[in-house]
Amino acid sequence: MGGEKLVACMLVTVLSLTLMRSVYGQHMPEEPCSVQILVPGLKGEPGEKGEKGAPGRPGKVGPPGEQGPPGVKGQKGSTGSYGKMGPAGLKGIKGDMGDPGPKGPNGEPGVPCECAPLRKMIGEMDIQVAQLTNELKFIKNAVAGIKETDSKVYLLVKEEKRYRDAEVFCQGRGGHLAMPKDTAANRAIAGYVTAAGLSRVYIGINDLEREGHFVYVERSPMTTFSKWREGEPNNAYDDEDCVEMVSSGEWIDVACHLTMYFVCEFDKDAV
Ligand SMILES: [Ca+2]
Ligand SMILES: [Ca+2]
Repeated sequence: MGGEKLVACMLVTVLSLTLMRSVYGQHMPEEPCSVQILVPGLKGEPGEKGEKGAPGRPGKVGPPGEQGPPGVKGQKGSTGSYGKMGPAGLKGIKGDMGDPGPKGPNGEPGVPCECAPLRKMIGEMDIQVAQLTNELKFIKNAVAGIKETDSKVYLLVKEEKRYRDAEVFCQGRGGHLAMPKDTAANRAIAGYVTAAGLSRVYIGINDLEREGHFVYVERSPMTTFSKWREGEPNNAYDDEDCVEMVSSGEWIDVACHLTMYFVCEFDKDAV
């Protein structure tokens, strides 16, 4: 029922009641519209049970449950794939020597060489150079100052040598250590030594073969001439078999291993 119609019916009802009061006792006219009774009636009999309804919507998700008891251990799995290659290890010990390899082919024939004669020639030239060097030195000494008498030439060698080496040096040049056999010769040699500013030189006299028996180095016997200093020869320490001349011209027996300058003599005829 619409609201307007309800309002219309209520107005009709109010008007009808008013009319009934004024026209009480008279014939009641038919109601112009059905008036609904709004008061609830008595409770009815229970109806028959209805059919089962459709299933409802799914409910909310519940909270997580507690952890369950541990399960039984599973079986061992199959072997996995190979891992990454590791770093290089330390160097190993050197192995045994291998077997010798096969023999190589023969080389080409060499060029014939006259090396041996050449080497010999070079060696001889070296010796000649050494000899020439010595000769040059000798000549230089000779030019520096050489003394002579009527029959002898004397050379003062300013190289310190032992007695035997000094004699070898003089012999190498065709002479001997100086052998003063008279006053003139002794004075000439002594003057030479003094002029050179020397105090002592070897001369060619010794008693190497027989103690106390002095001879000239060329083995000729002593003559009546001698120039021993007073007290000499004394063979001191039983070790003096060679002779030196001091600047005064006197002779002294000394040890042969001493090294000192010396005087060589050469025959004028041989020079
Ligand atoms: Ca002696
Ligand atoms: Ca002495």
